[in-house]
Amino acid sequence: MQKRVITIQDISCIGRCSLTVALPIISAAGIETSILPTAILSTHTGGFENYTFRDLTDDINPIIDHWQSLDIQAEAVYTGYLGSDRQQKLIADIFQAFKAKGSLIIVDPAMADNGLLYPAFDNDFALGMRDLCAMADLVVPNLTEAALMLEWEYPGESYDQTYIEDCLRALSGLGPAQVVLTGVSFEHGRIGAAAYLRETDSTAYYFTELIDGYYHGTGDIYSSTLTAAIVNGKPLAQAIKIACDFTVASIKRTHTAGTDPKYGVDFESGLGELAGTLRVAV
Ligand code: PXL
Repeated sequence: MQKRVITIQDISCIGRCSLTVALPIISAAGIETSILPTAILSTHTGGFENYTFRDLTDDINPIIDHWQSLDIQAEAVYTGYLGSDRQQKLIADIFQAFKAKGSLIIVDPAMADNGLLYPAFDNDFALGMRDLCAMADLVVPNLTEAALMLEWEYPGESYDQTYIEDCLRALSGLGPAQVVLTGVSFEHGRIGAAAYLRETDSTAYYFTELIDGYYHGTGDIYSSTLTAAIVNGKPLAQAIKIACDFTVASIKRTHTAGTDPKYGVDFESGLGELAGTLRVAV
């Protein structure tokens, strides 16, 4: 039977990120991708000025009520960029309802990078994300988001494997049985992800080459690919590799083309190959 993922994040009309990457990537894996848009923006908020923002918080409960009347089921509920503290509270209720139906809850606490919160957020929002992560089965923060949720000082580039493993276990201690930490680098020119599986108290790492520059929306590409891989039954250690390889290949194409990275990266050219990698045998 065809699987379904419900993904809850904003629509940024221009600048590939959030729903405009989650939909095509998860769909390419053969998974029906249902969406709950949290806001509509003319562009994302990183690097553009004067963007519009239409808050859709008031639409969330009516949408969910209608879905409940249809008895909608999903293999997973996956959240990314959210618009407000109020949305976090509504989404906690959605998690509870779908957890009760057996859905896997995946949270990318998309709110910060490089030691800084995105423009729209404050520390209370970060603690709200921590509460959502506590309800999740799998969380996918970067190092900045992890530090904010744990109320640790942002380590910048000065950390080692012990720090990363303490961080993974501390995040899992909040609630999630699986943690993937992105943007981990122990070596000049190499970057990747660290994963933790509480069931076996085990860690896994995967690194690829670091391409210079800041490429917008790549965290969302990573989390969407990881979600698709996990829902299609890939083990965590393999899923972090598939997501890293797909993300870095997208960055590389954009770097080579020399296009403005605030418009996001060329993941579209890799979707055909990704579909093959993620396909489930029938
Ligand atoms: O990629 C994360 C993201 C998603 N949605 C919006 C954003 C950002 C990051 O800045 O601004 C609206």
